[in-house]
Amino acid sequence: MSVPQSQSSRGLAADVIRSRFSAAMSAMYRQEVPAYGTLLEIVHTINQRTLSATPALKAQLQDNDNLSRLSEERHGAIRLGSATELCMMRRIFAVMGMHAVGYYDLSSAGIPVHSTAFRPTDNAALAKNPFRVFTSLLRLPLIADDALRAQATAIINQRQIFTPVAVQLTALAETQGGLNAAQATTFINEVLETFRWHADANVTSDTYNKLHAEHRLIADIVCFQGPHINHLTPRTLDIDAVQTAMPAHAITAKAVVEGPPPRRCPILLRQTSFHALSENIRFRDKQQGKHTARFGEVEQRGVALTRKGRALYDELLATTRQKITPAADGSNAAAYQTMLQETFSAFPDDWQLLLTQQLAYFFFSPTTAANTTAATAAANDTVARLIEKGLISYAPITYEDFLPVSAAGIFQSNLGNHVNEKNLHSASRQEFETALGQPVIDEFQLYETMQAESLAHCRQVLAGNSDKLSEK
Ligand code: OOG
Ligand code: NI
Repeated sequence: MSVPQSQSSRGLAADVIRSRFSAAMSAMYRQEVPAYGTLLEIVHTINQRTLSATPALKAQLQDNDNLSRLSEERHGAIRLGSATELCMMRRIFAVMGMHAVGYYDLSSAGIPVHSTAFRPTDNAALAKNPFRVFTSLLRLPLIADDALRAQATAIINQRQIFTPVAVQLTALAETQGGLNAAQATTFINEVLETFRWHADANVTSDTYNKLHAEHRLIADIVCFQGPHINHLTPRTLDIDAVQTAMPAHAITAKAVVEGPPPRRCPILLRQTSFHALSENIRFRDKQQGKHTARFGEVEQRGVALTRKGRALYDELLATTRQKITPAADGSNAAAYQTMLQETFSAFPDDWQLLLTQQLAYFFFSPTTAANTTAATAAANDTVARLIEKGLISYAPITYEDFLPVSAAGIFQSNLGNHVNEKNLHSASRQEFETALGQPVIDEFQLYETMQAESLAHCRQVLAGNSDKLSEK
């Protein structure tokens, strides 16, 4: 296939390319994994039911979200084998307006990868389409056996997970500053190939078994032609209802919902998934086999926490898990849920407290009263005073990132729960950034800036009245 040449300088917005890409991926994945289609139906039904039952929520979402896109995918995940693959993936995602935010070291959970999330970073882009991809890089040096490590490295280095046209169009987008509509269509189709499932492994059954014995995840990353998308995750308004509904639809849900307990004021991120399917594969030596990698997940997002809020979250989660570690078979799920709820009673569950104790980030907007000249004198007041005087209002800033303990739980439940519990030495963020070819963006800084900019805007509106006054 040839690369469509640019006829005009008018490019298609990165946000549009991202939206089309996530829609194309969703269509492909629904076809590949029928249980995922069922999950989407469950999510859609529960979201509609929740909206009908809570008109206030519906009104609030109508203002801020596109209701027709409510149950769409919010994220997916892939696992890469090398620095070269990660670096190229970064350039491809950049064409879709997605940038590496955050660093997740999963070694403490015995998982031999470290990760980031490629996602849109500014408000406007997030509002158009917040689709993100949780992207992990295999830590090959953790394979202790020299021969096996060398073999895995050679297999990874020999494969090419991107189509030549995808690579060419990415370079073109970089030099011309975007893609036109025809180029974008080709780009999306070509990039989709990287995420496609391959039932034909690119190794013999013997190699697969050796790598699988080392770690199931290593087999998943090394033994295939590409980093098949391993799950997609729509947004739900009631994750507990989805968790309960899955078994009723003959879908095996993971034991517990990851993240904070249900709250009046939702914080961070809650996630659950269904167990990965066992799928037929064929090896190079024509042997048949089974591989479990692909699953479905749902997410429900709450407010982004400040460093202080996050420290409290981490502490309360650790306390809970010291008392009860959720068992893979779900046998202590109810007790874990109760303990989580109890422990998190120490986390303020009130918007005003979350704001005044600086536990969470908020988006400030001027009220209509801010436009009166009487408001001028208040331009430099504290946030608390401005709120008290009714000059500004505040709304939670949504958490757009991931949580390492939750991610580990999602990984583990989909690796069959009998992962070799090795004590892996910590990964290095610097090593990851070297592979990426760029530092990852600090997520706290992004939220901090959003909040600060919204406040600066409020003050400008208030101060604007003083210009009007002095003009008189
Ligand atoms: C990624 C698991 C982590 C999440 O939502 O926390 C994740 C994987 O299984 O590759 O997607
Ligand atoms: Ni996920």
